[in-house]
Amino acid sequence: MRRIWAEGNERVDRTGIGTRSVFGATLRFDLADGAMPLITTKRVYWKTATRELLWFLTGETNIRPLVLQGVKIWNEWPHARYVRETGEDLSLDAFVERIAEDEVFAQNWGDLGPVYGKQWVDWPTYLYRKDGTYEQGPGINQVADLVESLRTNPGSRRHILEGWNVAELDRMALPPCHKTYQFHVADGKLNGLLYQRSCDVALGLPFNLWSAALLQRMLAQQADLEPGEFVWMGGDTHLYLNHAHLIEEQLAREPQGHPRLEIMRRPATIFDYRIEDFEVRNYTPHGAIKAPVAV
Ligand code: UFP
Repeated sequence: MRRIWAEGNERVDRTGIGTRSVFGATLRFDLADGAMPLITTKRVYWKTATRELLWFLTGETNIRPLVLQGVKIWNEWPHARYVRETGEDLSLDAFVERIAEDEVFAQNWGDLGPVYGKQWVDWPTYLYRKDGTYEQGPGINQVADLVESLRTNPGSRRHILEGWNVAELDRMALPPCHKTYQFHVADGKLNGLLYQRSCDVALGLPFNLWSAALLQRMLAQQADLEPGEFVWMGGDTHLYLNHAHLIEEQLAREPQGHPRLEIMRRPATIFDYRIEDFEVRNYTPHGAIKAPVAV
């Protein structure tokens, strides 16, 4: 964060807010003994990020199940679309309330398109007929296949989970940021790597680090491996200019404590985890810092 803020290139971005950005960055974390990349210089709502990850694993792409759990992180995008397409001046709060109360409204306006959940567990396939027409084939569950390949072929160099379905990008509310995960088994440990094409370091990264490491922990548990190293790689790694107050405040704080994640139970499959299965110990962060998300 300090390096980006001091040395990043200032550039106009898609949102019009402006960022300082570096291209190509790496972070490495050892996940041994329950250690997690959970930021301590501000409070990170790890349960929110965990609920989002569990929602991805259900294959769901509608925000309604998140809204009903009080998770607000995806609300801005469907709201922006609603205002854009209807011209109605509905506030974000009122929009979200309608999503919660009105299932039909949520079906029409709460969907984000074929984002992570869809691609992770139901990547579309096509069956072509001789005359060149085609029909939808059975979806591919990349996550189930990944667990299977970790168990049966640990030495593989093809343990990949991919969100970047080129053919469907234009139907997604936001093309995947944490787009490619690769896993690697060595000495009974599961190493993981996330390539994130675009990263809002102030608001996005704390969530992305937690979620990726959590997914790695869950996969390790399911494949009877110890968690190893987690490597994060960023493409356009940036700070938004309107996050200055958050950045200055966080840079003035000292990291404190070493949070640990305990998984309380070993569910039958990777799809059976529940929020209650995760307990974080020794998390004594500095206070939360609010900042607006760029839509
Ligand atoms: N962003 C993240 N992490 C995420 C996510 C979004 O940092 O998990 F979904 C940020 C990155 C960028 C913006 O600031 O959201 C996406 O904009 P773009 O598609 O133009 O890169």
